Amino acid sequence: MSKVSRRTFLKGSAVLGALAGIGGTASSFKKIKPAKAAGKKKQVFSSCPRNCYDTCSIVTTVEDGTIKFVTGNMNNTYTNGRLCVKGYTYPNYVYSPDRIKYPMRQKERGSGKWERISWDEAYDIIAKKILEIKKEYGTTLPIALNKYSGNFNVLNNAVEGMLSSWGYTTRAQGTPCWPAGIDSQTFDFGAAVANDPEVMVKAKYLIVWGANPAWTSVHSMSIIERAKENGTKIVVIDPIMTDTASKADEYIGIKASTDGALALGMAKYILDHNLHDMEWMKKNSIGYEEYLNYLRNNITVEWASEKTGVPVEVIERLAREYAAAKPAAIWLGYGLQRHTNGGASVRAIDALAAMTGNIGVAGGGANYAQTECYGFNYAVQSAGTPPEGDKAGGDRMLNMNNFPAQVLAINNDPEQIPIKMLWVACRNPIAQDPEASVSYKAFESIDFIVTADLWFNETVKQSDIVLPVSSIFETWGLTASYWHYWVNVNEPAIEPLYESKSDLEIAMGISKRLNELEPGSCTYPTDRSIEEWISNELADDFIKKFGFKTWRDILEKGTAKVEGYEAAWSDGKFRTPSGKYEFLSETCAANGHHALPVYVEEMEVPKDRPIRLFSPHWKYGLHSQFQNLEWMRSIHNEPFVEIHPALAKKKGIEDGDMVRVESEVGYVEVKAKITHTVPKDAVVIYEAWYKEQNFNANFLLKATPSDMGSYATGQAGLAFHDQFVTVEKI
Ligand SMILES: Nc1nc2c(c(=O)[nH]1)N[C@H]1C(S)=C(S)[C@@H](COP(=O)(O)OP(=O)(O)OC[C@H]3O[C@@H](n4cnc5c(=O)[nH]c(N)nc54)[C@H](O)[C@@H]3O)O[C@H]1N2
Ligand SMILES: Nc1nc2c(c(=O)[nH]1)N[C@H]1C(S)=C(S)[C@@H](COP(=O)(O)OP(=O)(O)OC[C@H]3O[C@@H](n4cnc5c(=O)[nH]c(N)nc54)[C@H](O)[C@@H]3O)O[C@H]1N2
Ligand SMILES: [Mo]
Repeated sequence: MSKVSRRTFLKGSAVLGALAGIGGTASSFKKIKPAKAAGKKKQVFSSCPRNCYDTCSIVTTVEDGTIKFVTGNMNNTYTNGRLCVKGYTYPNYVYSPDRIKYPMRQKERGSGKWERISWDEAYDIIAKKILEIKKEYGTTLPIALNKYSGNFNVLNNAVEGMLSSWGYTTRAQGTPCWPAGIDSQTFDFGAAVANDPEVMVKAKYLIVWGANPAWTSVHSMSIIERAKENGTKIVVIDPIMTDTASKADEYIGIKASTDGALALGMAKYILDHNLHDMEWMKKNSIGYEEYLNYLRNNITVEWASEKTGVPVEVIERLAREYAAAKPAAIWLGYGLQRHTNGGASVRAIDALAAMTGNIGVAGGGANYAQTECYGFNYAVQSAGTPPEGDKAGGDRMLNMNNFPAQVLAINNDPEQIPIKMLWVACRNPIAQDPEASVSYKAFESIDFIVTADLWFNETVKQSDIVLPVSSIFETWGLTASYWHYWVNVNEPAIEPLYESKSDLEIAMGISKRLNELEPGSCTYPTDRSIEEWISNELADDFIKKFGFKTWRDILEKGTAKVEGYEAAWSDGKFRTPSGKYEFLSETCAANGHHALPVYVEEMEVPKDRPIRLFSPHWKYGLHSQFQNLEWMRSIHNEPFVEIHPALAKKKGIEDGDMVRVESEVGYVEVKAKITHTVPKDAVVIYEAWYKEQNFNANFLLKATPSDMGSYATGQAGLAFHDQFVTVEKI
């Protein structure tokens, strides 16, 4: 696989390769169309660009230049006219008094002593710093970028383009979301391509394995509920009894990080009872004999039961039901692979789906993710190319999942070109990365930090300059999902508030100032309107496949669907080296793993910190977004740790007590919430931002890598859920 096509699997980011397999036309629209600007009242199409499965198409109602109301776009059958609780808070988001309004400079980091400066001053300070660094080092490599998922609008890739237009720089590469599983599916199928989730209703049996769509993908949850009404049996496998589990027919409370054992145990039972699909395997796969032999020689259901804590009879029944139901679907969540053996678990589950012939079938599949709808030109990104003479010759890549430690290692090593300046956009690393204390140190080691954001988050607080960014309602955008098959357009609904600008405008503004100070020092174009930029983004063949004549046709419905993915891989053309599904993957072996989907031992629980900490995604926030808003805080505004009654009793903890949760790298003090929904040997603290409270689950997390990720995404993922703590009443 070439370096270029690997980038395909950076969520929401640049796809530089060709558009593969996009077909069909946008035929399934309902006839609802927002009335365009009619006097004082108008409706426009917006698009939620947050890092979320659901990537909703929104209809925004504006009256007298003010946003009054947002709702889901009925033209998009996935959004289906409804938004999640976060989406409905958008008017509160836009008009929140907390928004950053002007460019500002902080006297001393963390002091809160901000002084308002003009955009001209901000551009001037930044441009001079860039030129100074370039002069001193002969390269812009001392400038680092940390950008990820605050906004997946394709135009925000201007930030990457902007840095490239200064020269070669240091980049935070990779993704915390899904890397281990993406590698697994790349080894097995050649790429991650999920069935259209709207087709889940066709499943006779659905296993939701390590995902919590009731919170993280509410529109899929409504599809699951529809399937249930049609008679589909819904099984949820998760160590936590989630809201999704509470709505299922059956909940399997598995021991964390042992999912591979469950999948292999089920496969062994299926093989022993001749319920596997030999015909499918012979026709479509390689390495099946070796896989079946591995099951025969190494796996027993009793072993799987021992590992997973799931009774033998349950594993057997699950295996029987899954193999008998045709079609049977599996949804593999991202929580499942946030482990030191997470990639191996995903491979074992893929193999279970393949050996039962559930691949290439509508209502079946081993559904994890897809990047087939990222049919953009990435013009905003490729517009930036390093000017002549940068001596570095290439960018320096750091792992986004271990960024602070890698920054410190560089800055403590006199042999290396240090990191002097950091640009942060669409990212809140201090709050979202593990080892928050290392993040603070890494920030201290950098001379000059610029953050572009809407809110005074933890990262902004540790910056020298903050640039106010406009909200989605104040600019253009295009978004694609990594789960469903819709592409949405975002039209400006109102004028930018205060002095905010989009990241693309900022890229152009800095380029202009750089070239004024030193002609030729920056290649980023400055003479295009945002509308011109967006008109370059929908690739010609993409437009044709929608049946559009020009990109503007998408404005008609606000959204367009890429058809043809009811049953991913139904053509039997896998993108692996052999062109088949690879039970035995030489590529996987060449990357330091097992060729077969074997069981890889889970991380050992340390004796002195025997309690596992889970920190999954939170219902009322999206990472560090939304939870800070007034409306959201009125629902929930206090962190808590969930503890099983048995563990609480052992520790003398009662509901509402303050407890100290301590890990190898830090501690937090937080209120206890006693609940039966968590395992007896684990606690749960959801990752969320609490405004005005110095609280964050990530003070506790260690940057332990997951097993896979570097093949397809450039860098290994993070074992977010292999974290161990002690819990004591204060
Ligand atoms: N409301 C809301 N929605 C979101 C987000 C958000 O922050 N808030 N974030 C978005 C993003 S960026 C992402 S990446 C996705 C993630 O969405 P999901 O894929 O749903 O991921 P998580 O919530 O991290 O974890 C899902 C479940 O995995 C379980 N889990 C953990 N370890 C194991 C294990 O070993 N085995 C099994 N079987 N299960 C395990 C957890 O208990 C949790 O219930 O959601 C997106 N949607
Ligand atoms: N403990 C724990 N930590 C986790 C996880 C976990 O499961 N457990 N999950 C991880 C995962 S999967 C993810 S994806 C990461 C997410 O972490 P991040 O990628 O940092 O995502 P967000 O917090 O959603 O957004 C970051 C910032 O982008 C800003 N932003 C929004 N729109 C724009 C814009 O247009 N321009 C600019 N410049 N900024 C904008 C937001 O206001 C916000 O402050 O968190 C990770 N952290
Ligand atoms: Mo994520």
